[in-house]
Amino acid sequence: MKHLLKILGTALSLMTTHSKADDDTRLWYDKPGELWYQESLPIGNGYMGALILGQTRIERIPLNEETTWAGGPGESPTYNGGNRPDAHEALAPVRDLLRNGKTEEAHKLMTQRLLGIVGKKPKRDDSISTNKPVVRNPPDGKIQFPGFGNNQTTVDLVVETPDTGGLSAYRRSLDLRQALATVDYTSGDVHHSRTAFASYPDRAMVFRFENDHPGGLNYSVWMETFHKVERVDFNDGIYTFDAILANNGMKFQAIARIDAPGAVSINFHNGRITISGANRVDVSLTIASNYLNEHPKYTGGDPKALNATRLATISIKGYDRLLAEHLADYQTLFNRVELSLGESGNTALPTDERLLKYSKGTKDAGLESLYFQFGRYLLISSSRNGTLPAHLQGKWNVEMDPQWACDYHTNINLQMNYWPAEVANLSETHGALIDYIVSLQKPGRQSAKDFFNARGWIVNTMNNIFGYTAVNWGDWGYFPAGAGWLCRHLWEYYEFTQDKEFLKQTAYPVMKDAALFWLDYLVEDENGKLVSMPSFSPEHGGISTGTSMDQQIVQDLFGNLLSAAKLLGEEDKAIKQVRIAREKLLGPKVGRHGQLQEWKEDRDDPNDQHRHISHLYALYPGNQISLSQTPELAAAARQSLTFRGDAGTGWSMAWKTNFWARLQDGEHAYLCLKTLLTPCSNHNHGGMKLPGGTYPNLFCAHPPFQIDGNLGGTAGIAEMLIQSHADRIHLLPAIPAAWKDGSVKGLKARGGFEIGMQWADGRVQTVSIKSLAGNPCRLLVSNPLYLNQLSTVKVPQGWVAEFDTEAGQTYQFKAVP
Ligand code: FUC
Repeated sequence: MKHLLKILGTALSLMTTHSKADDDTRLWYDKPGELWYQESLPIGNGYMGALILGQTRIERIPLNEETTWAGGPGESPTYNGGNRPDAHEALAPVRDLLRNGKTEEAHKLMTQRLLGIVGKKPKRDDSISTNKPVVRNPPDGKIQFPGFGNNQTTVDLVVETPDTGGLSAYRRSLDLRQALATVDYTSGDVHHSRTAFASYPDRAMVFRFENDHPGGLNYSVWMETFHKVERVDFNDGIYTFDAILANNGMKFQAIARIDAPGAVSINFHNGRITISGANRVDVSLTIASNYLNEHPKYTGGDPKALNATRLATISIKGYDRLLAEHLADYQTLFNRVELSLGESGNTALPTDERLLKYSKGTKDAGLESLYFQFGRYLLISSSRNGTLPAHLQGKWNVEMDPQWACDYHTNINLQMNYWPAEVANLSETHGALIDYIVSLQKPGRQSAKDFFNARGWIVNTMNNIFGYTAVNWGDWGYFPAGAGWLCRHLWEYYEFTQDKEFLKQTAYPVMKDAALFWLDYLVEDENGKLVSMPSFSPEHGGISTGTSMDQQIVQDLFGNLLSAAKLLGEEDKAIKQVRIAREKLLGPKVGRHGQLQEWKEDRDDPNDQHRHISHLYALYPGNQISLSQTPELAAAARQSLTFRGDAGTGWSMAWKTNFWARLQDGEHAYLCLKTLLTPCSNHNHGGMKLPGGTYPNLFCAHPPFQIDGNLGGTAGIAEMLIQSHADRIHLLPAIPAAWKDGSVKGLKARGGFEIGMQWADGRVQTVSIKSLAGNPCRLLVSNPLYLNQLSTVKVPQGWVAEFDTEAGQTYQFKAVP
């Protein structure tokens, strides 16, 4: 137990701890990119993503509008989210087989009867390799997950610019402070420059192409798609492109305003616009489809009407105003957090070379903070209020049949995307996930009923934008705990924002409904403990009873629900039952190797380095295991983690960074982060056991590109600097020697606090805590501090200072000299 000191705080004005690191908020390259996922610059406005290679003659920009998905009711009139109305009849027999130790038979029956409706996968090489070229559209036109669908690239914007001679002075960059991509080069004696940005307020993607050639140059502009083109038109400067998804008949329209002031002529022929004698071409576009996230039809939008309104605004505003409003919107979010982790190295080098040098041992704390800010940039660019959540590739899928359908995987990936949302002060990006969670409740209830004859709602491993909540593909698709895990995000949103209205109106009903499922699904084991049955430890299996991840997720869900009920003054029969059930849950177990058991049975293999580390859910993102409150379980978690090793696929290394941070082992967390930053352009990985890393454009390599690793890595860095899961704010809980001096501004802590601090030699020097909700603040003091500069109260190391706060006030502390 830590000592507790109560102090009544006095508000002071904010003294900002500020770090200036502009070089560390920019990615740049001295040559055009060639590979979409490895080398392009991503921009996005939440609704749409675009990748920019910066090629000089033909710039092909794949645009992904988030709703263009194959699958859903349009694919088949019998589509029902994968549900099988009679599946639940197999539940009791599967359980009986498990109780009688007939695991193989149980597995067989489960995969025959307890899985949802899926199509037949086409036979194709779907091995994983970093260097495998991206096949944008498979020659057979088939998709890997028929009956489920996938995210599909929407249209390419193509702009052709003539070569005007040899290439020199090439520079391509992405400025994270402005969310602006630029390309500059000289061709012959003509200077070419381009800018691209994505505006969330205007739902627009804006591209400018310029040259300084006297008399201008000729440009061609057009769009292409892999979908069925219905109409391409150009009238009064407006290019209209209507198309349909062959798979499900979804309609979409891309519409662009083309401005080429001073052009000698603008013509339209065969779907292409040719512009002659122009020094500048601006393309401002938007895309919409007829998708609607409304169960059960998921259609009904009017893309043409939506586009007409949006284009009207785009036209009135023009480039400069679109840019100004984009900056105002974006910077409100991005500028909240500043981070400096020490000396930057190699800022004079292009980012790909900088990454290579770093991997060879050159210290570059600037690259680490760049990685952190890049994660924040990616989240802002792929997830905003009103959009769908960021999927496996954020919003940057360029393929028609992407790996794993580029879907929402809820056994780690989707959740990891949102780990930085609160701590890195981007609550607004969480909204997309929260809306999505709410939208799963209705279809998820049907799945709970059909598969398990249970109340409440579920979602399993794979889900899509058409309410596919059924148990799915193979045994690894069996994961009804996906819903409980998602509910952690509702609770976290509340914990950080303290928004009680949200808790009452949105979070509580959905959490409670998820808990109802478990009240029905849990069964008593031979010792009278409540267990999940059957259960399947994510992608590791096999079918069993009471796997640790299920147990921990349920314990977490029940605990958070009970806390919510208490805060809201809610009490009824279900809440009483949850309280009792929580006490009876089978809890975490320590096995013969000193490890935290992944299964109810003590059968973990110390040599197993599987990428999923599901049994440590309670350490992170959960909080039932912590060094301060459950030291023995924390030691067992440490043992499990040691067995699993430090390498792995991209997201796995990001998860390990967070785990080690929670274990307050800064050096080990740092090691995992550095491993995550291993350059990944030259590897050729045959399977998923080999390590992932980071591509030259800093996208995370699972491989292939998966954004979860970027966002999990960002969360990991924050977790090394500040933790607030154990009922108090802990500053620098896992600071490695490499980051001995640094500063941060704007990270958030549970309870509604915004934290700035500066540290030297690994010790906190100044702290400022802004109270957002007026809650009492509990601060664990890792080195002696003067609490509140005006007073001379010294707080010794290891003490918890508790002080009252007023909403809107900032409190400052200073180290004892
Ligand atoms: C799970 C993981 C894989 C991959 C996929 C998208 O299946 O086990 O590693 O991340 O999701």
